[in-house]
Amino acid sequence: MKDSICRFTGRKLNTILDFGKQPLGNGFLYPDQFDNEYFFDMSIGFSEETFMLQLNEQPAPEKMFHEEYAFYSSTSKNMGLHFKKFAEDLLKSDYLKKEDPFIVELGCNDGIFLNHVSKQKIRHLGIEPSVNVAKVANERGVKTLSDFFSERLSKKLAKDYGKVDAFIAANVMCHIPDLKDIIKGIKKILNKKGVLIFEDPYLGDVIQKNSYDQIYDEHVYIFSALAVQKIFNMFDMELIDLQPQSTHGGSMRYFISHKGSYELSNNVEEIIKKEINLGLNKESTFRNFSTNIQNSKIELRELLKTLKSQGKKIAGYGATSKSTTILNYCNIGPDLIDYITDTTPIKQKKFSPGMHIPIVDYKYFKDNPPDFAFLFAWNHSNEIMEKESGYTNSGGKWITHIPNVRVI
Ligand code: DWN
Ligand code: SAH
Repeated sequence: MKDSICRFTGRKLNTILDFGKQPLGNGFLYPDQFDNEYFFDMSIGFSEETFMLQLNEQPAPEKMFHEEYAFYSSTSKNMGLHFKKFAEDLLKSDYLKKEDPFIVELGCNDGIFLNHVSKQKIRHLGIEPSVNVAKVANERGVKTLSDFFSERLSKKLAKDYGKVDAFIAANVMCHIPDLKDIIKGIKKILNKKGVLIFEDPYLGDVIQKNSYDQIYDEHVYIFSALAVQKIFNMFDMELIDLQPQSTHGGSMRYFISHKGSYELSNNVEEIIKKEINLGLNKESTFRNFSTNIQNSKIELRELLKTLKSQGKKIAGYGATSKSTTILNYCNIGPDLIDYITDTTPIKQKKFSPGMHIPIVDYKYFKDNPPDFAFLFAWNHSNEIMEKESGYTNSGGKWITHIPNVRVI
């Protein structure tokens, strides 16, 4: 197994698990593209110095985020509600109690969060490299620049727009390999009393739920408070508050400011204590995680093979990026899963990355209900179970691998 270098210390990273060759998580494709499909070696490493779980290798950002990015944030109703509440909480917070505040969001996607800011006529700017989703944001009245955020871009923004009061990044910071550069960029244009608020899938939940499918090309890091505190301290910035979130199967919202600008909330010490009890600072915890992932793979293949041998029809529900890891790591193709249904038009009529399972629209699922639906979008299970009570009540069964492989 290939070891790599920690992106923060420059020292060797111990490899925890090798997932083998993986395609792009959102690389949905047509049959005439199968022969030239892109794959990379996906493995994860852990650093006991920075507490950072990270991908050893990752495709270039431009390969993943471009003019045909397949993920549109507004495909989930509940995520829409989550971001509405997030915006409302921010707008009434002390961080913005000043005249003419300026809010910048990294990876604003289709404007799911910033549309609530723009409606209030508050100064804002979205930075979104994926041109197709940035276009939707702009059409919605969200001022969006299509570019990758970096220290270089931050210098230009400071000149063009002035300093920032609130930097927001939801499910974005964990996508950016050169975090050092991003932190330097944020530090440069954040006002003295400004705040960076970001949220990402939380390492504590990933370990406890064995949700290894949060690991794919786009997710270079899975953060903990321990890791976030450590890396921001390196730049004289400070973790001042933490708020656990239920989104994406368990996330953490991190609040960061310039050092000494705010008092630390008690949550910081409490959550860090919990993380140490959970062993998020120790490589041995990730060795156990690796064993659990390998066992989950064996159980999942057994379950699907048994059901198929009984002639059952199995469909995937939600062509998530996460499902790309499950399907390719567990070697699950169209022999085991007949089709995957997804409401996103850009994914439909294409095939899943690597394993080439057909992606169909929602009507196809309604017209051809399977005996079993594998809940690939398990992070939206409340929303989906509500919507699919008809399928469930008429005898349709669900498969999940979270926290362990089973039929619901
Ligand atoms: O971090 C990331 C998160 C925020 O979004 C990105 N790197 C990429 C993406 O990850 P994902 O693809 O795993 O996200 P979701 O939100 O789990 O994707 C859900 C998928 O399921 C979407 O393609 C929409 C689809 N869906 C559906 O077909 N019916 C979703 C719902 C709620 C539904 O009812
Ligand atoms: N914030 C949205 C989108 C998350 S998907 C949500 O929570 O639903 C990750 C997004 O980050 C993608 O839209 C991608 O284009 C964007 N992104 C990736 N690298 C980036 C960078 N360097 N700067 C800004 N955005 C970036």
